[in-house]
Amino acid sequence: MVWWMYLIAGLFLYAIITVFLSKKYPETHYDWENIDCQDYQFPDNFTWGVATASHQIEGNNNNNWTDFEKRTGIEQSEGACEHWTNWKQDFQLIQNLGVKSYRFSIEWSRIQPEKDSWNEDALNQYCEMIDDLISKGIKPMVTLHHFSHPIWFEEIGGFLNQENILHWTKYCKKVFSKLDGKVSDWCTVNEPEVFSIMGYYMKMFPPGKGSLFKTIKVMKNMLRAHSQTYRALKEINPKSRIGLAKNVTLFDPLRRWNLVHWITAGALNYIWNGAIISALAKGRMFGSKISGAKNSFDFIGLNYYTHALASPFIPQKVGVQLPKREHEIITEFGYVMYAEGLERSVKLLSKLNVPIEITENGVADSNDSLRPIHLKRHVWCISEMIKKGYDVRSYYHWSLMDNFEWAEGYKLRFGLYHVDYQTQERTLKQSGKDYQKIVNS
Ligand code: GCO
Repeated sequence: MVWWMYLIAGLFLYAIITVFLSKKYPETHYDWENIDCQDYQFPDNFTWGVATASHQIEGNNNNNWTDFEKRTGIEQSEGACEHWTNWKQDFQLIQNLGVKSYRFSIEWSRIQPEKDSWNEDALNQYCEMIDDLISKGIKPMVTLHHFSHPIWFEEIGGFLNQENILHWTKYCKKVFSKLDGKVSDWCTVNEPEVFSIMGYYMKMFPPGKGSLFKTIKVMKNMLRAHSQTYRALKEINPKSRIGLAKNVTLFDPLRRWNLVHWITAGALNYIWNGAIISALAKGRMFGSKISGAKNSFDFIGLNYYTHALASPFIPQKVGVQLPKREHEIITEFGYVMYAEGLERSVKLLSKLNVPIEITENGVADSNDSLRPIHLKRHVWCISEMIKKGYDVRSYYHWSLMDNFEWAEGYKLRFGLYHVDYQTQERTLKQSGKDYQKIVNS
Protein backbone atom coordinates (compact mmCIF):
# COMPACT_ATOMS: atom_id res chain seq x y z
CA MET A 1 0.00 0.00 0.00
CA VAL A 2 1.21 3.49 -0.77
CA TRP A 3 1.02 6.28 1.84
CA TRP A 4 -2.19 7.86 0.49
CA MET A 5 -3.98 4.53 0.81
CA TYR A 6 -3.07 4.47 4.50
CA LEU A 7 -4.35 8.02 4.77
CA ILE A 8 -7.69 7.18 3.16
CA ALA A 9 -8.05 4.03 5.27
CA GLY A 10 -7.23 6.08 8.40
CA LEU A 11 -9.76 8.78 7.53
CA PHE A 12 -12.37 6.15 6.80
CA LEU A 13 -11.77 4.46 10.15
CA TYR A 14 -11.88 7.84 11.92
CA ALA A 15 -15.24 8.62 10.29
CA ILE A 16 -16.64 5.20 11.23
CA ILE A 17 -15.59 5.62 14.87
CA THR A 18 -17.07 9.12 15.23
CA VAL A 19 -20.33 8.12 13.50
CA PHE A 20 -20.55 5.06 15.75
CA LEU A 21 -19.95 7.15 18.91
CA SER A 22 -22.47 9.77 17.81
CA LYS A 23 -25.13 7.11 17.29
CA LYS A 24 -24.35 5.29 20.52
CA TYR A 25 -24.22 8.43 22.67
CA PRO A 26 -26.69 10.89 21.18
CA GLU A 27 -26.90 14.40 22.56
CA THR A 28 -30.66 14.90 22.61
CA HIS A 29 -32.10 18.35 21.97
CA TYR A 30 -35.81 19.07 21.86
CA ASP A 31 -37.62 21.67 19.85
CA TRP A 32 -39.06 23.36 22.93
CA GLU A 33 -41.11 25.85 20.89
CA ASN A 34 -43.28 22.99 19.75
CA ILE A 35 -43.67 21.15 23.04
CA ASP A 36 -46.60 21.78 25.31
CA CYS A 37 -44.93 21.61 28.71
CA GLN A 38 -48.32 21.91 30.45
CA ASP A 39 -49.16 18.49 29.12
CA TYR A 40 -47.84 16.41 31.99
CA GLN A 41 -49.15 13.60 34.13
CA PHE A 42 -47.96 12.16 37.41
CA PRO A 43 -49.07 9.13 39.38
CA ASP A 44 -50.85 9.90 42.68
CA ASN A 45 -48.00 8.51 44.73
CA PHE A 46 -45.36 10.74 43.11
CA THR A 47 -43.65 12.83 45.81
CA TRP A 48 -43.01 16.54 45.36
CA GLY A 49 -40.48 18.17 47.60
CA VAL A 50 -37.93 20.89 48.17
CA ALA A 51 -34.32 20.58 49.31
CA THR A 52 -31.74 22.49 51.35
CA ALA A 53 -28.50 21.73 53.21
CA SER A 54 -27.48 22.70 56.73
CA HIS A 55 -24.46 24.88 56.04
CA GLN A 56 -26.26 26.74 53.29
CA ILE A 57 -29.17 27.89 55.45
CA GLU A 58 -28.65 27.39 59.19
CA GLY A 59 -26.12 30.16 59.86
CA ASN A 60 -23.32 30.60 62.41
CA ASN A 61 -21.79 27.20 61.96
CA ASN A 62 -18.32 26.24 63.00
CA ASN A 63 -17.13 23.61 60.54
CA ASN A 64 -14.66 22.84 57.73
CA TRP A 65 -16.50 25.36 55.54
CA THR A 66 -16.43 28.32 57.95
CA ASP A 67 -12.75 27.57 58.44
CA PHE A 68 -12.18 27.49 54.65
CA GLU A 69 -14.17 30.72 54.18
CA LYS A 70 -11.90 32.50 56.68
CA ARG A 71 -8.70 30.99 55.30
CA THR A 72 -9.37 31.81 51.67
CA GLY A 73 -11.28 35.07 52.07
CA ILE A 74 -14.22 33.96 49.93
CA GLU A 75 -17.63 35.28 50.89
CA GLN A 76 -18.38 34.25 54.48
CA SER A 77 -21.54 32.26 55.19
CA GLU A 78 -22.07 34.00 58.58
CA GLY A 79 -25.78 34.05 59.49
CA ALA A 80 -26.96 32.55 56.16
CA CYS A 81 -30.79 32.29 56.31
CA GLU A 82 -30.69 32.10 60.11
CA HIS A 83 -32.70 28.95 59.69
CA TRP A 84 -31.41 27.48 62.96
CA THR A 85 -33.58 30.07 64.72
CA ASN A 86 -36.17 30.66 61.98
CA TRP A 87 -36.98 27.05 61.21
CA LYS A 88 -40.59 27.20 62.39
CA GLN A 89 -41.40 30.00 60.02
CA ASP A 90 -39.49 28.26 57.21
CA PHE A 91 -41.47 25.06 57.70
CA GLN A 92 -44.63 27.12 57.22
CA LEU A 93 -43.19 28.18 53.89
CA ILE A 94 -42.69 24.55 52.89
CA GLN A 95 -46.25 23.74 53.90
CA ASN A 96 -47.47 26.74 51.96
CA LEU A 97 -45.96 25.25 48.79
CA GLY A 98 -48.03 22.11 49.29
CA VAL A 99 -45.07 19.74 48.91
CA LYS A 100 -45.15 16.50 50.85
CA SER A 101 -41.46 16.00 51.48
CA TYR A 102 -38.44 18.03 52.55
CA ARG A 103 -34.82 17.02 52.04
CA PHE A 104 -32.37 18.68 54.40
CA SER A 105 -29.10 17.79 56.09
CA ILE A 106 -27.93 17.38 59.65
CA GLU A 107 -24.93 19.50 60.59
CA TRP A 108 -22.42 17.02 62.02
CA SER A 109 -20.39 19.86 63.58
CA ARG A 110 -23.41 20.80 65.71
CA ILE A 111 -24.00 17.24 66.90
CA GLN A 112 -20.35 16.44 67.61
CA PRO A 113 -18.47 19.73 67.98
CA GLU A 114 -15.47 17.93 69.51
CA LYS A 115 -14.31 14.40 68.96
CA ASP A 116 -15.39 13.34 72.43
CA SER A 117 -18.49 15.42 73.01
CA TRP A 118 -22.04 15.15 71.79
CA ASN A 119 -24.39 18.11 71.82
CA GLU A 120 -27.70 16.57 72.87
CA ASP A 121 -29.47 19.95 72.65
CA ALA A 122 -28.68 20.21 68.95
CA LEU A 123 -29.87 16.68 68.37
CA ASN A 124 -33.05 17.45 70.30
CA GLN A 125 -33.65 20.50 68.16
CA TYR A 126 -33.41 18.40 64.98
CA CYS A 127 -35.87 16.02 66.63
CA GLU A 128 -38.27 18.83 67.36
CA MET A 129 -37.92 20.10 63.79
CA ILE A 130 -38.70 16.68 62.39
CA ASP A 131 -41.75 16.31 64.65
CA ASP A 132 -42.99 19.63 63.35
CA LEU A 133 -42.54 18.55 59.73
CA ILE A 134 -44.39 15.31 60.37
CA SER A 135 -47.24 17.16 62.08
CA LYS A 136 -47.53 19.26 58.91
CA GLY A 137 -47.77 16.14 56.74
CA ILE A 138 -44.26 16.65 55.33
CA LYS A 139 -42.02 13.59 55.12
CA PRO A 140 -38.40 14.32 56.07
CA MET A 141 -35.56 13.02 53.92
CA VAL A 142 -32.38 13.40 55.95
CA THR A 143 -28.88 13.76 54.48
CA LEU A 144 -26.08 12.87 56.89
CA HIS A 145 -23.22 14.61 55.08
CA HIS A 146 -23.78 17.52 52.73
CA PHE A 147 -20.24 18.86 52.23
CA SER A 148 -19.75 20.09 55.82
CA HIS A 149 -18.21 18.38 58.85
CA PRO A 150 -16.53 19.27 62.15
CA ILE A 151 -13.12 20.94 62.17
CA TRP A 152 -11.62 18.17 64.32
CA PHE A 153 -12.58 15.65 61.60
CA GLU A 154 -10.93 17.81 58.94
CA GLU A 155 -7.82 18.14 61.11
CA ILE A 156 -7.33 14.39 61.27
CA GLY A 157 -7.57 14.21 57.48
CA GLY A 158 -11.33 13.84 56.93
CA PHE A 159 -12.24 11.32 54.27
CA LEU A 160 -8.70 11.27 52.95
CA ASN A 161 -7.85 8.71 55.64
CA GLN A 162 -9.73 5.47 55.43
CA GLU A 163 -9.39 4.89 59.19
CA ASN A 164 -11.44 8.06 59.86
CA ILE A 165 -14.54 6.42 58.45
CA LEU A 166 -15.26 4.92 61.85
CA HIS A 167 -15.82 8.44 63.28
CA TRP A 168 -18.32 9.16 60.55
CA THR A 169 -20.19 5.89 61.09
CA LYS A 170 -20.31 6.56 64.81
CA TYR A 171 -21.94 9.95 64.19
CA CYS A 172 -24.38 8.41 61.70
CA LYS A 173 -25.42 5.71 64.14
CA LYS A 174 -25.95 8.28 66.86
CA VAL A 175 -28.24 10.42 64.67
CA PHE A 176 -30.00 7.43 63.17
CA SER A 177 -30.78 5.86 66.55
CA LYS A 178 -32.28 9.12 67.72
CA LEU A 179 -34.39 9.81 64.63
CA ASP A 180 -35.29 6.29 63.59
CA GLY A 181 -39.05 5.87 63.74
CA LYS A 182 -39.57 9.47 62.67
CA VAL A 183 -37.38 9.41 59.54
CA SER A 184 -37.56 6.61 57.01
CA ASP A 185 -35.66 8.12 54.04
CA TRP A 186 -31.93 8.73 54.42
CA CYS A 187 -29.18 9.99 52.14
CA THR A 188 -25.79 9.06 53.55
CA VAL A 189 -23.52 11.36 51.55
CA ASN A 190 -24.31 14.13 49.12
CA GLU A 191 -22.43 14.16 45.83
CA PRO A 192 -19.20 12.32 46.66
CA GLU A 193 -17.84 13.29 43.22
CA VAL A 194 -18.44 17.02 43.78
CA PHE A 195 -17.04 16.88 47.31
CA SER A 196 -13.84 15.16 46.23
CA ILE A 197 -13.25 16.91 42.89
CA MET A 198 -14.02 20.41 44.15
CA GLY A 199 -12.16 19.97 47.43
CA TYR A 200 -9.14 17.92 46.37
CA TYR A 201 -8.61 18.83 42.72
CA MET A 202 -10.22 22.17 41.88
CA LYS A 203 -9.36 23.80 45.25
CA MET A 204 -12.76 25.46 45.38
CA PHE A 205 -14.12 23.56 48.38
CA PRO A 206 -12.33 22.72 51.62
CA PRO A 207 -9.69 21.58 52.16
CA GLY A 208 -8.63 23.31 48.91
CA LYS A 209 -6.11 20.77 47.62
CA GLY A 210 -5.07 20.22 44.01
CA SER A 211 -4.16 16.57 43.65
CA LEU A 212 -5.77 13.99 41.39
CA PHE A 213 -4.35 11.21 43.54
CA LYS A 214 -6.04 12.59 46.67
CA THR A 215 -9.28 13.22 44.76
CA ILE A 216 -9.54 9.57 43.78
CA LYS A 217 -8.62 8.44 47.28
CA VAL A 218 -11.35 10.61 48.84
CA MET A 219 -13.93 9.46 46.30
CA LYS A 220 -13.17 5.83 47.09
CA ASN A 221 -13.25 6.46 50.84
CA MET A 222 -16.57 8.27 50.60
CA LEU A 223 -18.06 5.28 48.84
CA ARG A 224 -16.59 3.06 51.54
CA ALA A 225 -18.05 5.39 54.16
CA HIS A 226 -21.44 5.23 52.45
CA SER A 227 -21.39 1.43 52.25
CA GLN A 228 -20.33 0.92 55.85
CA THR A 229 -22.97 3.34 57.07
CA TYR A 230 -25.61 1.70 54.92
CA ARG A 231 -24.89 -1.68 56.49
CA ALA A 232 -24.64 -0.32 60.04
CA LEU A 233 -27.94 1.56 59.80
CA LYS A 234 -29.76 -1.31 58.11
CA GLU A 235 -28.75 -3.44 61.06
CA ILE A 236 -30.52 -1.02 63.38
CA ASN A 237 -33.62 -0.83 61.18
CA PRO A 238 -33.81 -3.03 58.08
CA LYS A 239 -36.99 -1.26 56.96
CA SER A 240 -35.41 2.19 56.56
CA ARG A 241 -34.76 3.42 53.00
CA ILE A 242 -31.15 4.43 52.57
CA GLY A 243 -29.38 5.78 49.50
CA LEU A 244 -27.00 8.52 48.47
CA ALA A 245 -27.31 11.59 46.28
CA LYS A 246 -25.30 11.45 43.05
CA ASN A 247 -24.70 14.52 40.95
CA VAL A 248 -24.88 13.57 37.29
CA THR A 249 -23.21 16.03 34.96
CA LEU A 250 -23.11 14.72 31.41
CA PHE A 251 -19.99 15.41 29.41
CA ASP A 252 -20.61 15.66 25.68
CA PRO A 253 -17.83 16.25 23.16
CA LEU A 254 -17.68 19.90 22.14
CA ARG A 255 -17.19 18.91 18.48
CA ARG A 256 -18.85 15.66 17.66
CA TRP A 257 -16.43 14.98 14.76
CA ASN A 258 -13.38 15.39 16.98
CA LEU A 259 -12.07 12.16 18.48
CA VAL A 260 -9.93 14.03 21.01
CA HIS A 261 -13.11 15.67 22.33
CA TRP A 262 -14.77 12.26 22.52
CA ILE A 263 -11.84 10.89 24.49
CA THR A 264 -11.90 13.87 26.88
CA ALA A 265 -15.67 13.50 27.34
CA GLY A 266 -15.27 9.77 27.98
CA ALA A 267 -12.57 10.30 30.61
CA LEU A 268 -14.56 13.04 32.37
CA ASN A 269 -17.73 10.96 32.27
CA TYR A 270 -15.89 8.12 33.95
CA ILE A 271 -14.33 10.28 36.66
CA TRP A 272 -17.55 12.18 37.39
CA ASN A 273 -20.24 9.56 36.82
CA GLY A 274 -18.94 6.16 35.81
CA ALA A 275 -16.58 5.57 38.73
CA ILE A 276 -19.33 5.91 41.32
CA ILE A 277 -21.86 3.96 39.30
CA SER A 278 -19.27 1.22 38.90
CA ALA A 279 -18.61 1.17 42.66
CA LEU A 280 -22.32 0.80 43.33
CA ALA A 281 -23.02 -1.69 40.55
CA LYS A 282 -19.87 -3.82 40.67
CA GLY A 283 -18.10 -2.93 43.90
CA ARG A 284 -15.11 -1.60 41.94
CA MET A 285 -13.83 1.90 41.30
CA PHE A 286 -10.65 3.08 39.57
CA GLY A 287 -9.46 -0.51 39.65
CA SER A 288 -9.88 -0.97 43.42
CA LYS A 289 -12.39 -3.05 45.28
CA ILE A 290 -14.86 -1.01 47.32
CA SER A 291 -16.08 -3.66 49.67
CA GLY A 292 -19.72 -3.62 50.58
CA ALA A 293 -20.63 -1.04 47.93
CA LYS A 294 -22.59 -3.48 45.80
CA ASN A 295 -26.27 -3.49 46.84
CA SER A 296 -25.69 -0.78 49.43
CA PHE A 297 -28.63 1.38 48.44
CA ASP A 298 -32.42 1.14 48.42
CA PHE A 299 -32.76 4.09 46.06
CA ILE A 300 -30.42 6.37 44.19
CA GLY A 301 -30.71 10.12 44.54
CA LEU A 302 -30.11 12.14 41.39
CA ASN A 303 -28.95 15.75 41.58
CA TYR A 304 -29.23 17.05 38.05
CA TYR A 305 -28.30 20.50 36.72
CA THR A 306 -26.59 20.46 33.33
CA HIS A 307 -24.33 18.93 30.71
CA ALA A 308 -20.88 20.20 29.81
CA LEU A 309 -19.19 20.34 26.41
CA ALA A 310 -15.82 18.69 26.73
CA SER A 311 -12.56 19.39 24.98
CA PRO A 312 -8.99 19.34 26.33
CA PHE A 313 -9.47 23.06 27.02
CA ILE A 314 -12.57 22.70 29.21
CA PRO A 315 -12.33 25.41 31.96
CA GLN A 316 -11.23 23.91 35.26
CA LYS A 317 -13.21 26.40 37.31
CA VAL A 318 -16.84 26.89 38.21
CA GLY A 319 -18.76 30.11 37.80
CA VAL A 320 -17.09 30.90 34.45
CA GLN A 321 -19.01 30.73 31.19
CA LEU A 322 -18.70 27.30 29.64
CA PRO A 323 -18.98 26.56 25.91
CA LYS A 324 -22.57 26.07 24.75
CA ARG A 325 -24.62 25.05 21.72
CA GLU A 326 -25.92 28.04 19.82
CA HIS A 327 -29.56 27.72 20.92
CA GLU A 328 -28.79 26.89 24.55
CA ILE A 329 -29.61 29.27 27.39
CA ILE A 330 -26.78 30.02 29.78
CA THR A 331 -27.60 30.23 33.50
CA GLU A 332 -26.00 32.52 36.05
CA PHE A 333 -23.74 29.68 37.17
CA GLY A 334 -22.09 29.76 33.73
CA TYR A 335 -23.47 26.40 32.63
CA VAL A 336 -26.42 25.81 30.33
CA MET A 337 -30.02 24.88 30.97
CA TYR A 338 -30.40 21.43 29.44
CA ALA A 339 -33.59 19.69 30.60
CA GLU A 340 -33.08 16.93 28.00
CA GLY A 341 -30.18 15.71 30.11
CA LEU A 342 -32.48 14.77 32.95
CA GLU A 343 -33.78 11.78 31.02
CA ARG A 344 -30.27 10.81 29.95
CA SER A 345 -29.17 10.95 33.60
CA VAL A 346 -32.13 8.89 34.75
CA LYS A 347 -31.34 6.34 32.04
CA LEU A 348 -27.75 6.17 33.27
CA LEU A 349 -28.76 5.63 36.90
CA SER A 350 -31.50 3.16 36.04
CA LYS A 351 -28.68 0.64 35.44
CA LEU A 352 -28.57 0.38 39.22
CA ASN A 353 -32.06 -1.17 39.25
CA VAL A 354 -33.44 0.73 42.21
CA PRO A 355 -36.03 3.54 42.38
CA ILE A 356 -34.71 6.98 41.46
CA GLU A 357 -35.41 10.01 43.63
CA ILE A 358 -34.57 13.34 41.99
CA THR A 359 -33.02 14.79 45.10
CA GLU A 360 -32.01 18.13 43.50
CA ASN A 361 -32.75 20.19 40.43
CA GLY A 362 -32.93 23.93 40.07
CA VAL A 363 -31.30 27.00 38.63
CA ALA A 364 -29.30 30.05 39.73
CA ASP A 365 -31.46 32.92 38.59
CA SER A 366 -31.41 36.13 40.62
CA ASN A 367 -34.44 37.79 39.03
CA ASP A 368 -36.52 34.67 38.53
CA SER A 369 -36.67 35.14 34.79
CA LEU A 370 -35.44 31.64 33.88
CA ARG A 371 -36.75 29.51 36.71
CA PRO A 372 -40.37 29.34 35.47
CA ILE A 373 -39.27 27.87 32.09
CA HIS A 374 -36.62 25.73 33.76
CA LEU A 375 -39.22 24.24 36.07
CA LYS A 376 -41.77 23.61 33.31
CA ARG A 377 -39.27 21.86 31.06
CA HIS A 378 -37.86 19.62 33.76
CA VAL A 379 -41.28 18.68 35.11
CA TRP A 380 -42.44 17.82 31.60
CA CYS A 381 -39.34 15.66 31.07
CA ILE A 382 -40.03 13.73 34.27
CA SER A 383 -43.60 13.12 33.23
CA GLU A 384 -42.38 11.76 29.88
CA MET A 385 -39.87 9.47 31.61
CA ILE A 386 -42.53 8.06 33.87
CA LYS A 387 -44.68 7.39 30.78
CA LYS A 388 -41.72 5.51 29.29
CA GLY A 389 -41.54 3.35 32.40
CA TYR A 390 -38.58 4.79 34.33
CA ASP A 391 -39.00 4.31 38.06
CA VAL A 392 -38.76 7.95 39.16
CA ARG A 393 -40.47 8.42 42.52
CA SER A 394 -39.93 12.03 43.51
CA TYR A 395 -38.71 15.50 42.61
CA TYR A 396 -37.07 17.83 45.14
CA HIS A 397 -36.60 21.34 43.87
CA TRP A 398 -33.30 22.97 44.79
CA SER A 399 -33.96 25.08 46.69
CA LEU A 400 -36.68 26.09 49.11
CA MET A 401 -35.12 29.53 49.45
CA ASP A 402 -32.05 31.49 48.33
CA ASN A 403 -29.02 30.45 50.33
CA PHE A 404 -25.24 30.29 50.63
CA GLU A 405 -24.03 28.80 47.36
CA TRP A 406 -20.65 27.54 48.60
CA ALA A 407 -17.67 29.04 46.70
CA GLU A 408 -20.10 31.33 44.83
CA GLY A 409 -21.46 32.86 48.03
CA TYR A 410 -24.79 34.66 48.12
CA LYS A 411 -24.86 36.10 44.61
CA LEU A 412 -26.31 32.92 43.12
CA ARG A 413 -29.97 32.60 44.06
CA PHE A 414 -31.54 29.17 43.71
CA GLY A 415 -34.65 29.68 45.86
CA LEU A 416 -38.36 29.40 45.22
CA TYR A 417 -38.50 32.02 47.97
CA HIS A 418 -36.43 35.17 47.72
CA VAL A 419 -34.41 35.88 50.88
CA ASP A 420 -33.55 39.42 51.94
CA TYR A 421 -30.41 38.74 53.97
CA GLN A 422 -30.68 42.08 55.81
CA THR A 423 -34.17 41.56 57.16
CA GLN A 424 -34.42 37.77 56.73
CA GLU A 425 -37.70 38.34 54.96
CA ARG A 426 -38.78 35.56 52.58
CA THR A 427 -40.95 36.28 49.54
CA LEU A 428 -42.47 33.68 47.25
CA LYS A 429 -41.23 34.15 43.68
CA GLN A 430 -43.35 33.64 40.55
CA SER A 431 -41.60 30.29 40.05
CA GLY A 432 -42.59 29.38 43.61
CA LYS A 433 -46.21 30.07 42.68
CA ASP A 434 -45.78 27.96 39.54
CA TYR A 435 -44.36 25.10 41.59
CA GLN A 436 -47.22 25.43 44.05
CA LYS A 437 -49.64 25.01 41.12
CA ILE A 438 -47.84 21.97 39.75
CA VAL A 439 -47.69 20.32 43.15
CA ASN A 440 -51.33 20.96 43.92
CA SER A 441 -52.72 20.08 40.50
C1 GCO B 1 -24.38 20.85 44.94
C2 GCO B 1 -25.17 20.75 46.17
C3 GCO B 1 -26.04 21.93 46.49
C4 GCO B 1 -25.91 23.15 45.62
C5 GCO B 1 -26.79 23.05 44.41
C6 GCO B 1 -26.74 24.26 43.49
O1 GCO B 1 -24.74 20.29 43.93
O2 GCO B 1 -23.36 21.50 44.96
O3 GCO B 1 -25.78 19.56 46.42
O4 GCO B 1 -25.59 22.15 47.78
O5 GCO B 1 -26.23 24.28 46.31
O6 GCO B 1 -26.43 21.95 43.67
O7 GCO B 1 -25.49 24.39 42.93
